Amino acid sequence: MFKFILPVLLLIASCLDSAASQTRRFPDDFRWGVGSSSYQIEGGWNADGKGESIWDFLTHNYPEKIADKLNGDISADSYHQWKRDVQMVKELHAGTYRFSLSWTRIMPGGYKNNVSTAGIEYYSNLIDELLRYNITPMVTIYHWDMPQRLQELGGWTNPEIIPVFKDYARLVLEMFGDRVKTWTTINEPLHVCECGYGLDYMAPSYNYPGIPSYLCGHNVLKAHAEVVHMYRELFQSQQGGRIGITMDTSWMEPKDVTSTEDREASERALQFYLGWFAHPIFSKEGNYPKVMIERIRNLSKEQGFGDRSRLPEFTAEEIQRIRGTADFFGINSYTTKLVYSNGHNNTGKFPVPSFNHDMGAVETQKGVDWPSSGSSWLKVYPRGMYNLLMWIHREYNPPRILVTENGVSDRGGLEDYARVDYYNLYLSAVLDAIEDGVNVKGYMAWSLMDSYEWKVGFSEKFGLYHVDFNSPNRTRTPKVSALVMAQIYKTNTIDWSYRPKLNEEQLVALAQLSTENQQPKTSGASGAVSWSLTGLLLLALLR
Ligand code: GBE
Repeated sequence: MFKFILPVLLLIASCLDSAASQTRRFPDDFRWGVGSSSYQIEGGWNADGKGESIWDFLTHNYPEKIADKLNGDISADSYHQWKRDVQMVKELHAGTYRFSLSWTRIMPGGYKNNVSTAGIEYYSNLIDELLRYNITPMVTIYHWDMPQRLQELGGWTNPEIIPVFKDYARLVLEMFGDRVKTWTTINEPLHVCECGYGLDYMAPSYNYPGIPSYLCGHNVLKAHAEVVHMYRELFQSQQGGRIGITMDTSWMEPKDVTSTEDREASERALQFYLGWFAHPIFSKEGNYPKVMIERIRNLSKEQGFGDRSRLPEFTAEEIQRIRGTADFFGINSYTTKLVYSNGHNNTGKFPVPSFNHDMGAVETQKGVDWPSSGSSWLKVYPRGMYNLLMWIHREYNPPRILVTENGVSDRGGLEDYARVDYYNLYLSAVLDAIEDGVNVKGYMAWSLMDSYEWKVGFSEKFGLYHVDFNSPNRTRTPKVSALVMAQIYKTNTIDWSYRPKLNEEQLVALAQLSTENQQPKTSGASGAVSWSLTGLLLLALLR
């Protein structure tokens, strides 16, 4: 009789075990990382002679444009707290730390006539500290903080920016290239150009639709290409690193998948948002996507611009010079939009001319039942990540894709189970894509810590680490998600049953936070439980 009980018990136990532990493993050489950007975390906005950037200028002169009217003058104070930052990357078991350089910390006026030793030292120390712990630095040369003096010359709309950006890039490649082996030139050119020049969204907030963003894009692509050629000619063979670019888009899901019009609108939106920068660099033929060239040329003519399209033209030589200038495809993505066509005569919704009018597609998230987040634009739809990676694979077949940003916001707190669910779900989607043949070689969670979130100030939190912005040394505390990510990064495995308890450090911080009551009221706090359930449900649907 007893002979049977043990095997039966073992069988039950093993069933329970595999049911509870939904584990999935990533390839052994998969690269895990975590990201940040200079203006969002550093503070020290004028420390040791740092010059003014467009974000210093915008936040100081137009505080009313920022949700909480705050700025990044001190932020998480990484200018002084960088050793702690490296500790955190290490605690996360992240092999890579993706951070960006502040141009005006290195060249206060934007030009090479004035180089700040303090600025060079700051990044040099950070890089050395990372290497001490075997963490690979991945450096973004430009993450949105243009020197204000160069903006006064038109910033990215003035072709003069190309040699000046190249000078800046040359200096940092010379200074840090012996130790930095992964570089990206520019973070999210779409946001740099369309949100900065076309809209009143990101600095410099031109709010001038339909013209300057295309000039910006043209110069960004050329500047990027010049830097990559310079790296390949002067540095790559001795230094042995890789260089690429990071682009971004939401996944553009046809509003009605059975409608040809909606499917075409979705394809157009992807070509405008991502193809604008990806096609010239990653396609076989180079140049802007055909649909962009044709639509903008035709619309420009109709609008009275004559034969000069608002989208500038590349010469055949320029097309060849830009094509192939990336060793990897960096993609940032957070969410999905539903897309439909802007009607037959493309009227209504948008200013004429404008980027969105040129695109002729309307985006919405109305009516979806996807879980929400701390940001109005960010809804959770992991399948979108899978679809996007498949689209990139089909369109360009790049040999190395790095997800350089992905993550979710809330309104604060350490018990961020919604973030845990988000990461498990999105990583699962990334793994689905890998299993279906997409060459995703690495993943960088956004973000290492709570930071200055641009136009929304400090109100939306993306961090794996909580930052106490009221404490003098900007105390950092791991959230639950940090413990989960550390486990994923350490084991190369997603494990849905892994629910860490808060550790001592977190409990102390939690008690302190609630007594000080410094957290903004959360809208999503009570959502944690239903969130986990939604997460599991979604996962079940996805598998
Ligand atoms: C990344 O950009 C940035 O690289 C990173 O610096 C930032 O911290 C992270 O986003 C999180 O925001 O009301 O729909 O007009 C649009 C991702 C907000 C691109 C959404 C801001 C997409 C930039 C607001 N966009 N995001 S609204």
